[in-house]
Amino acid sequence: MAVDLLLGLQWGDEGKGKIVDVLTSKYNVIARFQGGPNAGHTLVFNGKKHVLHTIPSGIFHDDAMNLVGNGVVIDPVIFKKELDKLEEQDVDYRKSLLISRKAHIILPTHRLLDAASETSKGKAKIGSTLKGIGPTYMDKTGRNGMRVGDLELEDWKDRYRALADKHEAMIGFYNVEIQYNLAELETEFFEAVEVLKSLKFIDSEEYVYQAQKAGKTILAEGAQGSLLDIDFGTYPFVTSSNTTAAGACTGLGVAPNQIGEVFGIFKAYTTRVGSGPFPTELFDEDGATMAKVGHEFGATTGRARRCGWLDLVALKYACQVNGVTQLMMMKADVLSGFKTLKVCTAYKYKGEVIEHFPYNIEPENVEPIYTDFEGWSEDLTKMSEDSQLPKSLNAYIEFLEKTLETPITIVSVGPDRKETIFR
Ligand code: 2SA
Ligand code: MG
Repeated sequence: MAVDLLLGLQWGDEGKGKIVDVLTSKYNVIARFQGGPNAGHTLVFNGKKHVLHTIPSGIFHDDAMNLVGNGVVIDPVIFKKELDKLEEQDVDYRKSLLISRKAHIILPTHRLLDAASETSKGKAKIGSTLKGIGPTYMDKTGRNGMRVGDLELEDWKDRYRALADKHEAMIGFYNVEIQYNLAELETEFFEAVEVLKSLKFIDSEEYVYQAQKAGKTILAEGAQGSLLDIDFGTYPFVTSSNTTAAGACTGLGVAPNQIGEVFGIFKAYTTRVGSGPFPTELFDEDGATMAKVGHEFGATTGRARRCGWLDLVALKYACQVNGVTQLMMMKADVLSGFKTLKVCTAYKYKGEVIEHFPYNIEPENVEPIYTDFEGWSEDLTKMSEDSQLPKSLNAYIEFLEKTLETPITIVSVGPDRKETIFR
């Protein structure tokens, strides 16, 4: 069986968690392949909100196996907190959670290095979630990192010490004030590592291969979004992993010719949290309404998300680099009440009209060109079928499908599992 992918097509927070949750009953295995606790995947069911950071969004379904793949970076402390929350809700994760031995570990000093790096950048900071993501991937590609499998070695604490000491020296080089008590952070870390060690570590690429061979269905769950990809995103305002389709191959050990459907998730408008260019960003009442109605706050850090109109230039680019086969549009309900909707269909780039996503989208180079659409005022959350959707929303959907040359198969009309329209 081919492995299906589910990816965010914008700057993250498209609603991936909800869609994985909606689709889980169709899959035997849900696997995370990149990113770490910088992610915040929100699921709503039975009137309750659940936020996951590192654990795949299939964990609330009894029959799904959940795999944290080799491309993920794990902070044992945050992982333990996630497990504690699951325990409170009587989720029996021990039988349904597997961790790749090749996943890398976020050390407390990685988080400190993240803070030192961001502080040293001043106004030019990335707007990192400060979870240690960048420094951990730097150690991975620099060939210095610590992996989950290392925790099974007798001398893992010596290896830890050597790496942490090096990090402490590096923090000094940044020459910025960072307050910390490493002894305290380490006590918490070592406790959490023991909990992590009680879980099942596996050679995950072999597991994925055998699962495929046995005919099991696998869904790879992306984190962050395509425009935060280390190669294709708005560099340097990106995260440190490949958030696009290719990342699932390297982050799980799946061959490119074994990829099946590529589900691309996007919001009916655009949001971005953290720094970096955002051509369609709104600084007016419309942007404030989207933020308020859409509850646009970071699921991990609580930071206010910047809001703006849908950017089709960027979305088309994301469809292209990912090979999206099906689109899923989220939060259409948030746009109810806007008289006119704007969609960016081209950029004025250095004075020229272009329709592709260029090297640099800084505001001094890019000005969005908009097409107007009639809005709708109906409360979509009460609708359960395609035929009930307002005419103007259907026109919006059809225009997007035509421009993106891809069908929109799900329209989400509310945060709950049930508020989902299949087309
Ligand atoms: P990092 O933490 O070093 O990888 O941050 C680098 C950039 O990537 C952005 N980033 C995100 N953007 C949207 N959502 C993310 N997850 C959380 C959420 C974020 C939160 O679901 O809301 O709670 O603030 C996420 N993770 C990383 C980040 O803002 C930087 O621009
Ligand atoms: Mg999120």
